Parts: sequence; C-alpha cells; structure tokens
Amino acid sequence: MTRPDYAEKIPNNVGLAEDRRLQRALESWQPDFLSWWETMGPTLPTQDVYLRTAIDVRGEGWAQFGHVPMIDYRWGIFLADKNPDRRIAFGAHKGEPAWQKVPGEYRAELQRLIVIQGDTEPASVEQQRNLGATAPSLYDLRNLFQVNVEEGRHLWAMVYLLHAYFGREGREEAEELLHRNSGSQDSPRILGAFNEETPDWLSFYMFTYFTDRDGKYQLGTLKESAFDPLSRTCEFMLKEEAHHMMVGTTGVDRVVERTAQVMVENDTDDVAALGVIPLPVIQKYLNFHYSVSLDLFGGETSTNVANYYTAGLKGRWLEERRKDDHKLTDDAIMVDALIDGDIAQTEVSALTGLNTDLRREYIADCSGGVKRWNRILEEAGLSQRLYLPHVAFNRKVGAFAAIEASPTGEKLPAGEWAARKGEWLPTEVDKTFVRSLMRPVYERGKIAAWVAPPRNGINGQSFDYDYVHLA
Ligand code: BYC
Repeated sequence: MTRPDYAEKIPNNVGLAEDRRLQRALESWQPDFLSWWETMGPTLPTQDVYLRTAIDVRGEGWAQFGHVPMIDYRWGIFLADKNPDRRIAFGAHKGEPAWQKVPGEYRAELQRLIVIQGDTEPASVEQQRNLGATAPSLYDLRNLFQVNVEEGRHLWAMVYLLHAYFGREGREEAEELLHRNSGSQDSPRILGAFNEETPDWLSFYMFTYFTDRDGKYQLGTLKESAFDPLSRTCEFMLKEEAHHMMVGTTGVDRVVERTAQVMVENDTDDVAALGVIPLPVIQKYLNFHYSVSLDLFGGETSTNVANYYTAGLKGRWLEERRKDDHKLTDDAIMVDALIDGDIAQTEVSALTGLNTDLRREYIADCSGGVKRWNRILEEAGLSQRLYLPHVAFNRKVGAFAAIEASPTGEKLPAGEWAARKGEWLPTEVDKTFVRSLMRPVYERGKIAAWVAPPRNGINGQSFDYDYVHLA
C-alpha cells in the first residue's frame, strides 16, 4: 500500500485498521500529541496556512498543497514501499533478509536509536515556537509552519515504530517524548543542540541549514538499517526533509545577499546602523550552529557506533555505493584526536571511527553552502568571505571537548579563549542587535529590510501569494 488512507482517524499506509490493538494504542497517544502541539507548538494564532500534505510516498506529485488550519493538519504514518527481497547490506548479518521484527538481542540498542531520533523532532518545534511573532514575510512564516508540522509528523513516524515493535516499554518511551522539553532544567531533550534557543530568524536559517542537515545524514544511516520498518520510514522522512534544507540554504543566501547589497550601495562594511546583519555577525552565527551540529555526530571514536554497524542497525551514508566489504573488520581510518594535548590525527579501526566517517560526509556537504554564500559575495564585488571553523572549535562532545581552539584550529589557553570567544561566537550584544531587527512583516508581498526576497515562491505560487491567514 503506497497511498495514505485519509479516511482513517490516523492517516496511514501501514494497514493500521487491521491491527485494532495498535490502532487503539496510537489513538490514545493522539490526544496527548495534540495537547503537546497546542501547548508547545507554534504560538502565533493563525486561521490557516498553505501547507503541503503527503498523499503518496513515491514519485513526483507525492504532496498536495492547500490552505489548512494547522491543528487540522493530518499527521500520519507513512512508510516507503516494502521491497520483499531486501537484504541487509552491511555488518555481521550482511546478505541475510532484512528484519520485519526486532531481534531480541538488538532490542535495547534499536529502541535507543529510535528514541534519540524521535526526541529531536518535537524538540525543534519547541525551539522554533515563538518565531512566528517576528516572521520577515508570509512566505517565511509558511515555511516555518511547514517545517514544524513535518517535524511533528516525524515524531509520529518514530512513535509508530515504538508502539508497533517495542511493546510496553515502547509506549512508555512514546509518552516520554512529549514530556521532555527543549531547554528544560528538569527534563531536557537528549542531544545538546536541541536544548539551545532558536530566538531569531538568522538562527532559524542556520539551524535548518546545519542542524537539519545532521538529520539528513543520521536518517540516511538509519535508512540503511536491517530493521526494515525503520529503513522505510526514514526513506520517506528524507523526502520531506529536503524542504527543510532548502529553507536553510536559501534563508542564509538571502541574508548574505541583502547584507552584500547594502554594503555595496553604501560602500561600507559597517552596516548594522543601516538595518542589516554585518558579515562578522553572520559568521559568528555560522560558527555556533556548525560547531553544535558537529557535536551531534558523537565522539570521533565510539564503541556504540561500531556495535550499531556490526549488528546492522545503523549503516554508513550511501552504504551500497561504498566499494569495500561492508563489514570493515580489518579496515582502519585516521580520525581527529588530541595527542599529548595537541590537535592531531590518529589511526583507529574503521568500525570505531564511523562517527568520523559520517561527520566528514556532513562537513563536505556543509562546505557546499559556504561556497554558495561566498559566490553571492563575489558576485556583489566584495572581497570578504565566510568559512567553516576548524573541527576542534567550540566542541562539547568528542576528542576536543576538553580543550578550546580558535576557528583556525589553534589550541588556546583557557584565559585566551575566555577573552576572545566573543570574536567568534555571538555575544549578548550581537544577539540583542539581531533580535532588534526581528519585526514581523505580515503584509502580502512585503519583506523585512534585513533579508532579500526569495527567487521563487512555494509550489509555483508568487512571493506575494497569501501563504498564511492570521487569526
Ligand atoms: N549531546 O559513543 P558516542 C534530526 C552521548 S537530527 C548529548 O560518542 P554515539 C533533526 C551518547 O548518546 C538527527 N549527548 O556517540 C534535526 C552516548 O551516551 P551513552 C538525530 C551526546 O552513540 C533538526 C555518549 O554521549 N538522530 O533528525 O556513537 C530538526 C557517548 O557517545 C551527544 C540521531 O542522532 C550530544 N550531541 O553517537 C529535527 C540518530 N553526542 O550511550 C530533527 C540516532 C553523543 O554513553 N542517534 N552523546 O549514554 C545516534 O545515532 C547516536 O546516538 C548519536 C551519538 C549519533 C547521537
């Protein structure tokens, strides 16, 4: 079954109606989800939003667009098509048929991976809940809400797996996903970056560029999983995720473009007083979001990831395109390390270095964004350039958590870091300045002065389309 059934209370393409127990369990989670959405979801009151809703899981035309009151968005359970012949592509079980049930010996690890993935989705909605109050345009407001409802759906995706395959413990974990909250002192979200604030739209664009991109890479590795229902749900999530990347990429494009324009028009770098965000502030935001996102890949070496791979739970990015034995038991990799207190590299087994392998794929992808933004500066005739800071900069997880380093990768004594970190990370003054620019623009076809309009609207609509009707 590929087409979601929207006649059901919980739209799905997993034949939920044929499993009454599961259906009842999920139907009893549904009101808790909706009350979480009402209390922790977007705060700006709206009548309706021009949203896309999935109507198929394959091909083009998989989504339908229309104005929908957000609370009536049909969150549902959609898995990519099953390939009955699918075989495990890596690890100790390579070549065996993919699993349709959870093997007892891997239950705890699989549940943990699904809970961590599930925890990030509502976390991001919580982080972004107040942004509607300062949206730079109706187009941006609509994109924010699209990202939010889809993160809500991604939570549904993980909750379905927990309910369907992990029994009572799974159901308890599904409840917990609604009880932890981003930034909470008592019960915070699991991963660091999801407890940070997203208080302004520059942060939102950076988050959707850098942190959603971690999502892309982690989902890519879970799509390889031997546990077929996880693989199939991640495959479809990745389809929705592409829009979130677009929001981040073009969002930062548009900030850089507007800043460059004002710099050129006024022949000055000092553009804060002219109501746009100076390049050094953009760089500081980039430094922050990139470094906290690097932390999301875990340590450079990790026995967890080696075990996940060998068991077949979590593969590599584009596993099937890799030209090796897909077991890696005899292979080695150079990873970043602290050796005698210095930033260096060391050789470790390829299995324990798999977080590094994934982080490197991610870094290569991120450098594509920087190239794009620098092309905008170059085309404006400016000599300034943005860059990705060194992998040791501002790290709280992994080999470099114990030291401080500059964006160019020099190790710094604690005193120098404390004295200089305001040059590299947003200070209170920077944040207050950025927030001062964040005033809502809700008029059709209008946009805030600190960001350029997008080149294209959504689904072929123009920029001045009525993307959102406010309450
Ligand atoms: N913060 O062995 P290590 C997304 C913990 S984003 C706090 O080095 P491992 C999205 C770690 O859990 C994608 N704790 O790491 C984006 C471990 O704890 P235990 C989310 C951290 O296990 C935007 C210990 O430190 N999905 O979808 O190899 C919007 C040692 O760790 C952090 C996933 O992450 C951290 N940053 O790898 C919406 C996929 N990093 O076991 C959505 C599932 C590590 O000692 N998760 N720790 O108690 C995983 O694959 C892995 O758990 C990790 C960590 C990659 C996160």
